Amino acid sequence: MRRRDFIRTSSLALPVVHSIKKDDPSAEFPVVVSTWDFGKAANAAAWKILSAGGKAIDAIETGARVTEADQSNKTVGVGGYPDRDGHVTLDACIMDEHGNCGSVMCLEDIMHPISVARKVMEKTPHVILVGQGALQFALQNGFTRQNLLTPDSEAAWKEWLKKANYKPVINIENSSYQQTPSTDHFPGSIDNHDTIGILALDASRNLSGGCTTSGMAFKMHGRVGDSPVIGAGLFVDNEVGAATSTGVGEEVIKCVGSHLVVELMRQGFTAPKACKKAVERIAQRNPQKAREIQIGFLALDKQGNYGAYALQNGFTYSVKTKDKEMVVESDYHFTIRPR
Ligand code: SD4
Repeated sequence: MRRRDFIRTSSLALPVVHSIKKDDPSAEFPVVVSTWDFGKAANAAAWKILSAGGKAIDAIETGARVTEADQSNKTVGVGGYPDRDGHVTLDACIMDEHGNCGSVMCLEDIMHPISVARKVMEKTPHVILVGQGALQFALQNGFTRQNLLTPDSEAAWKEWLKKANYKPVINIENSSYQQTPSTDHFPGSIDNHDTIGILALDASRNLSGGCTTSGMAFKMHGRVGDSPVIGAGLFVDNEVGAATSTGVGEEVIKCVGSHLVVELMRQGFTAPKACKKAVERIAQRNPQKAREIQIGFLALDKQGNYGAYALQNGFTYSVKTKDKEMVVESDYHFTIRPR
């Protein structure tokens, strides 16, 4: 068999690549989706821009800033839990329809890392700035310094210090699991799942995305998860779709999760199926560990179809379109989480 014939034959076994129809009547856009139920407030802000014909990238930044400014949210922006040394260190990234992207990692004292990430994207020849360099860049670009450690988060950290049990457990939403010692490790661990990943398709049918977090509560100083890593916590391909993730970032980085989801959509999997496949890959590689952690993927395709999938139950995402404003419970891989 000649090579070309082999490729033609073998491609029959692959899922059909969906064509991107410009005037698909079933397409619903503009649309914005974001992780967790608090994504509703971020979506509402993003929607003001999208419904007025604005650009997805502006909607993303505006939406993410709402969550970053919300002090009651313990793992994004101001009020985020500090690392184990008491520093609130923030991670964020943003990506537009042209494949441009910007990221900041381990940024301190700046309330809106998503906006700094956008400035990195637009004003530098680079993609990533970290730590002191990111702070210096932010200050040079008009951002002001402020204390991000709220009394609530400081109290939680001091409580944690009493045992300082370093076992990064994350996303304990499953009610059958809430009584485990993991709440010992992270006082308030019920709140320890609040990274916002936000994806939008605008009226011009362009996609953008953003992801912002303070990461794992009481992490090692300098630890960075998946959220600001392009391809892991976020990926946007304007021909195909966009994806974002939440949960234990280390495991998402290992499979370059969001890029994987987008590539699965390119192969023809729907947004929810692509998320499911990526979660299954993580579960297959390390079944034992996968049972102990939470990871959720959220995806939006070029037609405006969206979907999600998680390792455990409890992952939710928020959706806003012209006719819909809702919080959806994601499907999940493990039906019974062992104790
Ligand atoms: C991280 N993925 O730093 C983030 C944390 C998170 O839900 O998403 N929590 O690993």
